[in-house]
Amino acid sequence: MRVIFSEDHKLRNARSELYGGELVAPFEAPFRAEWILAAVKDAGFTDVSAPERHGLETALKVHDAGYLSFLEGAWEKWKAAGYRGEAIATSFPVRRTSPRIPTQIDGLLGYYCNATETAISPGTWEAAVSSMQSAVTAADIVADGAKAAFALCRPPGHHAGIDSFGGYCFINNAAVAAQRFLDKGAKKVAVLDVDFHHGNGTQDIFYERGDVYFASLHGDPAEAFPHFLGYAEETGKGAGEGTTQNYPMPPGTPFSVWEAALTDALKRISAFGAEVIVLSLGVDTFEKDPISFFKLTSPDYITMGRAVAASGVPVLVVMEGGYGVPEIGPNVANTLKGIAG
Ligand code: SP5
Ligand code: ZN
Repeated sequence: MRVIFSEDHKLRNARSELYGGELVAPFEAPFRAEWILAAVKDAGFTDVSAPERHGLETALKVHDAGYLSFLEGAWEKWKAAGYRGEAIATSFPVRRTSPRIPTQIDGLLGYYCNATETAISPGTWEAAVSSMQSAVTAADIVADGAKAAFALCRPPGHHAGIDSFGGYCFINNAAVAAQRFLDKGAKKVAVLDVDFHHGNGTQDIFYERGDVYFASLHGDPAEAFPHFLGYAEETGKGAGEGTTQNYPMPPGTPFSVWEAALTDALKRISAFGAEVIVLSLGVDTFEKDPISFFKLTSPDYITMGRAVAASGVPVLVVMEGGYGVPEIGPNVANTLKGIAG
């Protein structure tokens, strides 16, 4: 299985994450990609290449153009405002506010932000673009006939919505990849999101579309980030009616329970007629993840990979979350081993 990885991920190296009322070193940091790459190579996936330099044309089909241009210019605007720290949103358009888009950077940040733990830092845009390019390059490998490929994306993407960033995400790599498959001739694509956190950005992007099925297994939003989306009753709207499926699960969920949800999701993806699965892979479901509450163990990732591959359709693996512990590398490698068979 080919691995696509950009060294430019390092350009995303924020100093601060707002966590528990303090600015701490971000959980989503460059070491994650380095550990994952090393473990994947150790496991025998040594065919690693840099992405092709794709532009924003596919991203513009899943994100708002004003949002992407905000992201591109946000750091320069913040710097020009003379602030000393990183760009963190502080004020938000909540209920009963004006729909107008502000012009000044603090207003823009609040308008386009869905979670303030995520600071915009110098190089964030460049890293996010390189991450998106890895997803598109790997999608092309699968579209051209490979049974599987791995986009080692960093920063992650699944919390980035049509017009919002947060949850360590800026451009929704999995959504861009799904769109790329459609643009290359697929009629039906599935995004299967197994990150611990609900893929609120991906759901937002495809909620009213019938060409992409979205299924997500995650911590119950009543008890976990992203808090405001991911309930079982959210099943799509309009042309997308019936093409979203959520599996919220409680603290302490063991693999046996999680696996039953996976089986159901795969059955529905198959009934939908997906020609390819984009696997939004977070390994923050691991029992030792520092910010999550599921109880998966390292061998479970092999089982998961096998189950996804058993669907019989090609699989594009896109890296999402997984934090803190050295096991993130082996857990990703185990998933790939399960998929490769
Ligand atoms: C891609 C991805 O996995 N993003 C996750 C972003 C989560 N950010 C908010 C983290 C807040 C965690 N609170 C945990 C409380 C544990 N006591
Ligand atoms: Zn996550």
